[in-house]
Amino acid sequence: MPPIVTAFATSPDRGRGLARDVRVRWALEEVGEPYDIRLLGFAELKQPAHLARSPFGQIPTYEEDGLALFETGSIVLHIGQSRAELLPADPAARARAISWIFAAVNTVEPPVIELQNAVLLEHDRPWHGERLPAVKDRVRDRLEQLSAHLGDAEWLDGAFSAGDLMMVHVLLRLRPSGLLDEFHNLAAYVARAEARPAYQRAFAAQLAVFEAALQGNP
Ligand code: GTB
Repeated sequence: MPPIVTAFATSPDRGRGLARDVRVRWALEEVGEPYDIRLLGFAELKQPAHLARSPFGQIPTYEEDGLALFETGSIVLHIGQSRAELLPADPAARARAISWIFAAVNTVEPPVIELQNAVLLEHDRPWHGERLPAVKDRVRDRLEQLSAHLGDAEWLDGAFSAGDLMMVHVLLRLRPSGLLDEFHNLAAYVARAEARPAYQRAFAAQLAVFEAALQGNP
């Protein structure tokens, strides 16, 4: 039985590939493993059947042979650990690649989410204009550090790894802000990852779900 990944039946990003099921789809595409998708409506996320998979009632989740996982960092790590392509065999290089998975979700993603929340949820608050520059600067700080580490390298640590996959998907969420383009090596890094055939397949698959939903509900 192929693994089952949950995703939004109608993604609020309208198929732009920003919902986090893309991370799992992309990882599975990189390792060449077919998967099934279970699409969920918003109400279903908080119902017992899904809460049994995801205590926070979120997508994506991952089910494989009786194992049910939530949290994209852990799912992508699991996929990387059980197949050869996404984590290096050398133990030290593998440990460093895993550090980048954590860095993506724990160090870079929080200020990115804070910015998105500020723009989408707080734009009508009287203090929005005053707060926004500080929120952007917190993202810039992280991008500056990441950019300095990456330098002219193709990927964060040697060959493309699960760490790059996670980091790139976090960075993609910044594109509408224009901040990514302030760092040319990071913009090129993201573009390089997006050009990978596995990413293209993952992106196309999630877009097809959104387009099908549109046709069903014009
Ligand atoms: N830390 C968890 C992980 O990495 O797996 C976070 C999972 C998560 O936030 N999932 C979101 C969710 O299920 C969907 S991806 N939200 C419903 C809820 O919490 O009730 C987040 C997302 C949503 C929408 C856009 N967008 O429209 O651009 C982008 C990303």
